[in-house]
This record gives sequence, structure tokens and C-alpha cells, in this order.
Amino acid sequence: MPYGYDDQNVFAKILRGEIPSRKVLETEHSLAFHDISEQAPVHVLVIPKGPYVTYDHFAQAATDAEIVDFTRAIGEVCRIMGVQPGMGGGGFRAISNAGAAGVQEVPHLHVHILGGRVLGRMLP
Ligand code: DGP
Repeated sequence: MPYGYDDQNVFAKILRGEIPSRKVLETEHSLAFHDISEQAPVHVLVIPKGPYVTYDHFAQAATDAEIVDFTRAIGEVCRIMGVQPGMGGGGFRAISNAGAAGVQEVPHLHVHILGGRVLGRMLP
């Protein structure tokens, strides 16, 4: 298996209930919880429940139902956290680090939702 999912990673342990987390949302195929080392007033991680390492792995291997559920979970987390720019929130940034060049720490796909303050430019 090219992506080699490691089921001992910390998000797999959170999904199995072996490590606690501060849950924001749970759906059929996704889970969202507060990042343990918050970089902004809003810093939530959204993960699929399935064993996907990176976003490209997920896009390639997940079912349509998982992809729809995960995408909608990200939108729902933005609503719950009050950061939807079109709905009076201040806006947010969604980031998914992947692999060595992306400096991915936990090898289970996660999207960081950051907001609650002006984040500064990331790209020129
Ligand atoms: P990344 O570099 O994108 O792989 O970031 C991984 C994030 O996961 C990092 O911001 C810290 C967070 N994290 C690591 N361990 C735990 C944990 O046990 N619980 C929670 N809630 N977050 C964690």
C-alpha cells in the first residue's frame, strides 16, 4: 500500500477513544476537535474517520460519501465556530499539511481551520 497508514498515530487513537479530545462535531464519516496547541482563537482539526494519510490519498481512495461528508463537515465547523465570512464571521484559513515538505506531524489527514484573528499573509 503506497500510503502506508499507521494506525498507531494520535488521531487514530482519538478516533478509537484511546485519547481524549475536545469534540466540535462528529458526523458519519468525519470528526472535528480543537487542536491541542492552538495557533489562533479558533483552531479546529477536521479529520475523516477512514485511514487516509494525506489529502491526495483521500481524494484518490475515499468514497464519494466520505468526500461529501468531510467537505460538509469543514463547512459546518466554520458555522459552529462563527468564522464564515459570508455570514458575518471574520473569515478563516483551511490548511492541510502533507508529507515531509508539508511538515506533516500526524500521518492521518487533517484540515486545520484557523480563525478568530487576522492571520497574516501566507503567500506573496
Ligand atoms: P500537522 O503539522 O499539520 O500534522 O499538525 C498536527 C496538529 O495536531 C498540531 O497542530 C498539533 C495537533 N495535535 C497533535 N497531537 C494532538 C493531540 O493529541 N490532540 C489534539 N487535539 N491535537 C493534537
